[in-house]
Amino acid sequence: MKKFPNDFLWGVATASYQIEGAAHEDGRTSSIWDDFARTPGRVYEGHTGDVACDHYHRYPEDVQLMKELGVQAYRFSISWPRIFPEKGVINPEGFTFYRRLITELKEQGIQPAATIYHWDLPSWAQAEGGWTNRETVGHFLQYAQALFQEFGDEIPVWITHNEPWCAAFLGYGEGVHAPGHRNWREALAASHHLLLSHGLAVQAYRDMGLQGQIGITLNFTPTDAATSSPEDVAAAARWDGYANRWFVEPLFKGVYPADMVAWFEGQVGSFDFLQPGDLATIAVPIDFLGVNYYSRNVSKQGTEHELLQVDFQEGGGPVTDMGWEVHPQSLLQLLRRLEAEYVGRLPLYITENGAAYPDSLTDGAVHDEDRISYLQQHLEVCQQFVAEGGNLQGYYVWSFLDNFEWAFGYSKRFGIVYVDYETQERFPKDSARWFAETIGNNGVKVIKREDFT
Ligand code: PNW
Repeated sequence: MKKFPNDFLWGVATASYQIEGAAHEDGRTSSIWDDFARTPGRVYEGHTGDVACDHYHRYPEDVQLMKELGVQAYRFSISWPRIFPEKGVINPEGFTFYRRLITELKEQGIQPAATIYHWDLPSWAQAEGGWTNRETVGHFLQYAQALFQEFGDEIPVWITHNEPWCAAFLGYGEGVHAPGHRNWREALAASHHLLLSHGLAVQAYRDMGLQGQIGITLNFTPTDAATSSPEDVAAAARWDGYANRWFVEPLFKGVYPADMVAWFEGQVGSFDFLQPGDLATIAVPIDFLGVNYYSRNVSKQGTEHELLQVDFQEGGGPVTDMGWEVHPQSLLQLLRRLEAEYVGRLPLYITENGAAYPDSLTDGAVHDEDRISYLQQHLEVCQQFVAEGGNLQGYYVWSFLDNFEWAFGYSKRFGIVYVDYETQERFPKDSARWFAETIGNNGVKVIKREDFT
């Protein structure tokens, strides 16, 4: 078996709105996801995060289960409207839940890694335009500073934003995530303000003299051209610009990609939201890059995506319950590219990787061989990347628990732990046991179903 380095960090990941529930408790007000989920037709069968996995009340049991699986790090996110239920007003009870969670994690020897923003913008901020409004940047900074003040000494790893691509482009452009707008000018402004708020939060963290690590998590969708025709190659380059380069280039090179600026200006209009000094703020040095990887795209010129003038094609490999192609080789190429073109020797972490499958619970067991196979194949390329000298320092599975999968509600199960939403009982799937073995071995080995029974 090929081993990972001794200090390779093994973790699981979740996000506040997807698991916590307790939507109206201890002073929490609503977020854009509460509002979006309540808007008819937006989320599968009208599902909401009101109860979710009830993690808000069951966190001791959940942390205990992490411990049993041998998990070393837990990536969770903090709910902004618990901390700031109103503009400028801190709710001390909001801190209490996270303080208890952190204490529990520490008692079990699990390292907390906190995401500051995983999409649950307070409704009060959206009422003023949300991420399209530059003032939201200041509100985010105030929120981040409050967290650093409160938990700066307890939480050694901070992630400013989770997937600003989703927050900006799915939320304000494609309209499939909260707040559900379909306006590309708004989406571009939102992308810029998200990045700017990241830079300011990193500066604030440094100014406070804190000793932990701070970075950002981006989602990447490596893109292959459907054919070698110049049109399709250009279309794939546009999709790559939109899905990948739009965020990683300003962060590491201090500029937006010129081809995409030209394209967007042609399609959408000028960039009047960009102010002097913003790009330098965005490119402030960070301690690591978080990489979320699920799948690749195969693109060609077309009309399916109006802004980019791109069509999508099946890659041809097996797909998960999301319809996402299983393509581990693209993860390897992505990691190599990030190191070669953007981050150099900066530590990389896989902050999310995993798969949804239509699991079924029989006699308390879930035989999710497809998920094991997915995780195994992706960990193998991680191992290969490390073996060739890549600076990948850890891997978090998405997700610890089945949870509220955004617009898909509870219909998609990403967990390595099955959640019975009627009883809130947790059942570790075969993949959880496989992951526990992997952590124990500090290396990937193929485990067949018979090994569990
Ligand atoms: C990520 N896409 O979302 C999020 O960080 C998680 O909260 C989520 O549950 C997980 O991946 C699974 O979806 C994404 O359309 C949502 O490319 C959509 C896309 C990518 C990531």
